[in-house]
Amino acid sequence: MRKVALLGMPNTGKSTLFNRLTGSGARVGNWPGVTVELSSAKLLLGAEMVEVIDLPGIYDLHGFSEDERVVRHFLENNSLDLAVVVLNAVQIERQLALALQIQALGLPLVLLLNMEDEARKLGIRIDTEMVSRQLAIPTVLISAKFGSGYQTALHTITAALRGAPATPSEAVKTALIPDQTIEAKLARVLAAAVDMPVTMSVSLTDRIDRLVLHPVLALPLFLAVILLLFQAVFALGMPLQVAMNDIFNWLRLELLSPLLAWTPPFVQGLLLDGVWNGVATVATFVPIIVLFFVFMAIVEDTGYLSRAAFLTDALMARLGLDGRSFVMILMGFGCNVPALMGTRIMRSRPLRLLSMLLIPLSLCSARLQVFLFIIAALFSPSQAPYVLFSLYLASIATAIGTALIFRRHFPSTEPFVIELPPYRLPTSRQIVLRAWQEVRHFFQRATKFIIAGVVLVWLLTHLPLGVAVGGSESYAGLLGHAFRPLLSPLGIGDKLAVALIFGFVAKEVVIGSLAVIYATSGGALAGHLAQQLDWVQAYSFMLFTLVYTPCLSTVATIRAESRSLGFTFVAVAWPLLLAWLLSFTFYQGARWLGY
Ligand SMILES: Nc1nc2c(ncn2[C@@H]2O[C@H](COP(=O)(O)OP(=O)(O)OP(=O)(O)O)[C@@H](O)[C@H]2O)c(=O)[nH]1
Ligand SMILES: [Mg+2]
Repeated sequence: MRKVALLGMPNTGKSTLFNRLTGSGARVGNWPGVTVELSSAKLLLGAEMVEVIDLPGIYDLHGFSEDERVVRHFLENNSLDLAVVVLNAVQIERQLALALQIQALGLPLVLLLNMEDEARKLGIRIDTEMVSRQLAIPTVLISAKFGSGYQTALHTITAALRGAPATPSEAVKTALIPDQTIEAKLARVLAAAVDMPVTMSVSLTDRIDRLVLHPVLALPLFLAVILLLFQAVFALGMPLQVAMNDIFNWLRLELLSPLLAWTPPFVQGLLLDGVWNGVATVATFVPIIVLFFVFMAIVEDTGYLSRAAFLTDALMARLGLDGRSFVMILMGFGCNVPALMGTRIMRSRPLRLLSMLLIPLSLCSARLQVFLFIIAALFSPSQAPYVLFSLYLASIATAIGTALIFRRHFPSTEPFVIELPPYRLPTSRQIVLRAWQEVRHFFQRATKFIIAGVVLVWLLTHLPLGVAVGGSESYAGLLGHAFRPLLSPLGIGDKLAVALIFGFVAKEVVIGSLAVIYATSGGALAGHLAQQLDWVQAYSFMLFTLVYTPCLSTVATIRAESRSLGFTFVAVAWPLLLAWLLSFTFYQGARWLGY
């Protein structure tokens, strides 16, 4: 199958175009460096099926960062039939050079000047015919987001592919190209074909930035935005969760129980009390988590993250980090895995490693589910927001503490330059796509980890045959007992210990297994927990869950991204130690104070 790759600088809309072309759900965001790995999909162009590849953005062909290396490695090891260069029409003066560099590699090329809508609003006029003639590259002005020029682009790509040699150009050597020739050509084309207004009007972006980057107001504003976001998520999500809970209970009672009535009790127990209770308890949180991600996606797409990076850069520098680390830690509040991969945009390895050490401490959405559940069970509705907030503070405090302790071992002096993209709003289509991706992600995790986790816990609580379920004789009881010397000083009992052990697989498994261990789900489980634990034990358990070893996917990602077993070991062992110390201090301190 012939191959078409999308190439261009970061944040120019390659993934947006990729999604439009192939109907995929590649992640899109207004932040340079959203795509850090290649993804590909098939597309019917004319009468031919081709493979389209979305690549990370590159500033030039000789970049050193990990995501730029991904592109170079791809170009050097694959034969391409066509390169579609996507550039931001508003920045054509800065970005056209990359197209010429790619042209010099000898690849057949199509040039797409994206963000036609923004260029038009700014009064930038580009004579695409002229660009096309002068460079001998078919050129189209498009808007990948809103669709203008898209059909023309499609035809142009199809035609270029038809005209391309039947055998693809060999994998290219991305050797250095003399820059003078490119520069002279560039100046000629720009002068002939591009008409930039002499003074750009003060745009909305500038006006918003005057407030958002205000020396005094900026930080309070940032906190207010985050707070508002959480308020919105919970205000909308909580009723949905209650509804989900009712639906699952009803399904079990009216549908599953009668359906399984003929099976032996052991099978019934496994399927209903094990798989169903475990997975359903976790699944009730899906609406909240999806909402959470949708709101995060909106924030991400507005371009506010780049401002957050800019604002916090000086502060982060004191911790041996920079503004990008801050943004990745923030993304880690969604899910640690993409945040870890996002560090590829950093060139300095020490900086990258230090950031990777901190990201797993971010209170990710899976942990959020555990906390929401336990907080709802043990604290009053008026206390709940503060308890949750304190856990977020703990998450940030542990990250800061870790940075202070480890920064000496990861010295780095990479200069940090961030480009502030204009503010943008995602289209409803982009939002729906993102929400769908998160739902899919949940199902993947459910089928991969959560079901396996809860089934295992169920078996451990029920075997060997004949023992009291979950009692001290069962395997679960024995396992919990084995960990007692370590965990009872933290106020964590045997049953919770079992949940923690399997929570290592995926943190959602913690509540899933609690449902299995206590053989109840939803509200009944909450009631049960409230009887078994006091708030000090519950909080100590949550602190431990927050900090202890990251989940399996996170550990695998750390291993793959750091390519170092030693570092992976530190990244697993340090949080474990920290979690123990924190919970120990909290639990013993609170008991000593008489709580
Ligand atoms: N106004 C406007 N915005 C666009 C257009 N195309 C993409 N965007 C926005 O530009 C931002 C970047 O889009 P992406 O598709 O993530 O860009 P990318 O080139 O894949 O970026 P990297 O993966 O970081 O290299 C997002 O906020 C998009 O919604 C367009 O035609 N017009
Ligand atoms: Mg992208």
